Amino acid sequence: MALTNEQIAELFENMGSLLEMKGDTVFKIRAYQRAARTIEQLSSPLATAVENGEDLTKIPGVGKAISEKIAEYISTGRVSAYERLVEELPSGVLDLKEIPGVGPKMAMAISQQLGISTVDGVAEAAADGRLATLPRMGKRAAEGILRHINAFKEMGGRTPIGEALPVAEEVMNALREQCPEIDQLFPVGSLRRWEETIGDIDLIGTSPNPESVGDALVALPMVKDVLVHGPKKTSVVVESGIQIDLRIAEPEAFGAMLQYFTGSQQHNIRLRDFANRQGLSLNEYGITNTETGQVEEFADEETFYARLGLPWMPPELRTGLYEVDSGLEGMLPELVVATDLKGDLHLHSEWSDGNDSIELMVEAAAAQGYEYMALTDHSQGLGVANGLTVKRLESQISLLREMQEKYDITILCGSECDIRASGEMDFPDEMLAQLDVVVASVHSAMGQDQATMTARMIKAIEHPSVTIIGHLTTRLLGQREPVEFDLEAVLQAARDTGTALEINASPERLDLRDTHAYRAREMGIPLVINTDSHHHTHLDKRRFGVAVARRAWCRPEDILNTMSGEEFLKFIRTPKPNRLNVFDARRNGTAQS
Ligand code: DGT
Ligand code: CA
Ligand code: CA
Ligand code: ZN
Repeated sequence: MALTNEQIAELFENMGSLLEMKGDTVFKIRAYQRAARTIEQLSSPLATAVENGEDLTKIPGVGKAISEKIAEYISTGRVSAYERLVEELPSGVLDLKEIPGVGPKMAMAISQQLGISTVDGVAEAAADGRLATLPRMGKRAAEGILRHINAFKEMGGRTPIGEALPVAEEVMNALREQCPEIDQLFPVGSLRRWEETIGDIDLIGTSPNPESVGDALVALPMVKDVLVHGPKKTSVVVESGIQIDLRIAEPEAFGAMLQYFTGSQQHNIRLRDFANRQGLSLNEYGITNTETGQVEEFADEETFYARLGLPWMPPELRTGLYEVDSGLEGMLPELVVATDLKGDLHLHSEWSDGNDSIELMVEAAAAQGYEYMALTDHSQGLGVANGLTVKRLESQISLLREMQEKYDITILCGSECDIRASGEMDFPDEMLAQLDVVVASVHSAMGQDQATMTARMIKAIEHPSVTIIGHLTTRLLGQREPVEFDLEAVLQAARDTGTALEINASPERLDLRDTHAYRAREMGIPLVINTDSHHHTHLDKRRFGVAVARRAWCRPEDILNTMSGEEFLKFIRTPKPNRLNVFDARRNGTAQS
């Protein structure tokens, strides 16, 4: 198996960390980190480039030393300089660095001063107080680290949807290529319901030649293990460690099979009870009349649900909570879809910590078919993200005004302004008042207690220039627990002031999460689906945010950035809290056009 660019990037990332632990020069550390980041973004495999004898030093950030290490890694599977470094440093120290909130220096301190070499050991030391005694640590930081470790454990081997979906798509594409005769092929299970984490990937298909599909699956290059290879079901594990279950159905019975394996289990149980009361029973092959024993088959889901006297239900709603009753009452919502979005209001450029030029980001937004976009680079307080000073923001604004002449898409001037620990904004009021869109976000002091954090968020929400609160809870899936705050009080403040809340679509965040967005929608808070893109290709990740909104039962009218450019400008130009009337009018279907 040839090495992937990700594997090569990971080696250089680790190399940088090891050098940092050793106390090497910043220059050298950065060189490896930069190389890692560049390699991750390359669109063609380095292994092929090396095979073709291409000159790797042409790649930005790759000099002679790094290009030699790439060649060594690809030809021998090892890098001797890296192995020497690993030898020199305490064992397990790289694992410790994987703990969110623990950098290379801290990993070294834990290893050398506490003699700990495992993640479990760190959790123990955090719980019994030893961790807090390290220099520059303290009680709150140690508690934070313990919560991050717990967040990781809670995932319990589940994969974030942002990783699972691309794997499923890659496998489905490869299967289609190998077996062009496949008729239908769909993800089912938690993936079709767009759950935020995925236990295993389930696929269902139909084919005139069912066995060939299972044979093709086990033969795919990314398959690492074969668990089951039978006539009805094939289960494999792919390289990334995710399990894939594939079932091939009879076309006449495809609807029942699709419905059954889409789940959720709770939805199926709710449906089964409902069917039983009509003298019917359900399984993956169809609907059985319990008296006569006669089985009816269904080629699609619509006819399956219709037989039970129910409308078809979007998979995102199939939780077993409210959807069956709502369906009976004819109250299922017409859910928002990606193409309803008319703008993205949270985008970064290379002016702060983004990867790309402003032009590239504007063109990417235009390519999504958007009418408007807001450029929201970080504010000054976020030094690590190269946040903008007042002066740089002012020159960015004049640049954007000039650039507007060249583009049809409306370019809004914005900022992702830090909410300081005190709840103050990171820019003076006069500066914020000049912006079209202010996304206010917490990026620091995340360990504050609930009362302090709640007051901090509400202070930001009440600021007249704050348009949107970005990634409210700051959680990172499987890496960082949400901050502690009073959700209901914060949502009420957002509603009272007409401050929008973001559904951050970045798949490592998904923040607001589905249940919070559900409550926010019920309360009539304007919701915004933003990608928080740091790269021009990231605007495509909106689909993950749309899924959260759909799981929150949002219609287009519940989402602020489905407004046309004209309506949205009217919204932001109406002062808070009266701008809420603009949103409410559209939401209640009483807007004048
Ligand atoms: P996961 O894989 O943990 O993310 O969640 P799911 O929902 O994909 O669960 P999975 O893969 O075990 O099974 C896929 C679907 O098959 C599930 O959503 C509902 C259906 N299913 C599986 N086992 C049962 C069962 O014992 N009873 C019922 N009613 N449905 C089941
Ligand atoms: Ca599954
Ligand atoms: Ca499964
Ligand atoms: Zn951001």
